[in-house]
Amino acid sequence: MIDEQNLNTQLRKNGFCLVKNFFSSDEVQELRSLIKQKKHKNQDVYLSINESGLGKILFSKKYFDLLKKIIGEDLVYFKDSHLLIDSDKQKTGTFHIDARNDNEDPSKSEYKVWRIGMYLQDHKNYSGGIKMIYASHTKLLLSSFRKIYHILLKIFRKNLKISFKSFLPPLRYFNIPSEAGDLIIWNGRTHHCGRFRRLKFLKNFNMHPFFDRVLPDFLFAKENEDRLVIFQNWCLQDKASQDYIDYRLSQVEFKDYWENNKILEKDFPAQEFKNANITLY
Ligand SMILES: O=C(O)CCC(=O)C(=O)O
Ligand SMILES: [Fe+2]
Repeated sequence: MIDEQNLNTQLRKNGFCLVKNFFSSDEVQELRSLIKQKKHKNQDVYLSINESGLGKILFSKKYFDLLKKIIGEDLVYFKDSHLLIDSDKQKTGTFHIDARNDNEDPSKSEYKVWRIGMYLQDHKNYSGGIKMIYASHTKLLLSSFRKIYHILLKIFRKNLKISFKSFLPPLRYFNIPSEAGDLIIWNGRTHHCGRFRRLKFLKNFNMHPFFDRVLPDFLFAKENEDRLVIFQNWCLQDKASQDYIDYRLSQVEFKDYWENNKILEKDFPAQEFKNANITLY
């Protein structure tokens, strides 16, 4: 049984949560096929689901109810999702946040935009999953001089008041031990980094990604299969969410994506969202 109330609490407290065993193994296979078949399409994932008939679990009542209980009732979907395949070549990423145009103190307000990652293979025993820092959604990300400079600019230019607490660096790293069938939800402000490497011996030892990148390969478990992931953005009605949507819509490199969504609007399964009382943007 999935304890949504507890996951909701974890999401607010830690900035992320891991939902175990949400998809059956047949559903996992279907989602993997969906990704392989539609990976090249530059369009919202629901359009690809509709075209292929694969992955309908993602517009089921079961899925929407889960999101409402964990994220919140007045959900908004702004057709922002994509399919990812990559093979075992790239290095571990760097810590970043997904939030944009965010002008609030992270320790004083909740950012109402979340991202979901469905990593469709084993990252409990293997490398390639996502690394988070516990409770980092309440802190500023100060990982480079450039980031510090931009935060200082905001403080002075926009007269932002930021409490001292928000400057204290969060340090508890966590390689999320997700397996096929699980899904991960994180807040837009949570500090995270893609593609951790899992140590072979101290399997559950979590390091700063710098060490994942520089330590020799033989210390780490490999990735098990090609890395297949479905990402979605969701939000609750809020001024900061609207600012995030505006930012996404204005990104030059996504121009074709938004245009394709618009052209195919009549094929979007809007009724399912309506039935679940989800606002579509
Ligand atoms: O590749 C990954 O696992 C990380 C992706 C990521 O940071 C994101 O989707 O926001
Ligand atoms: Fe990210």
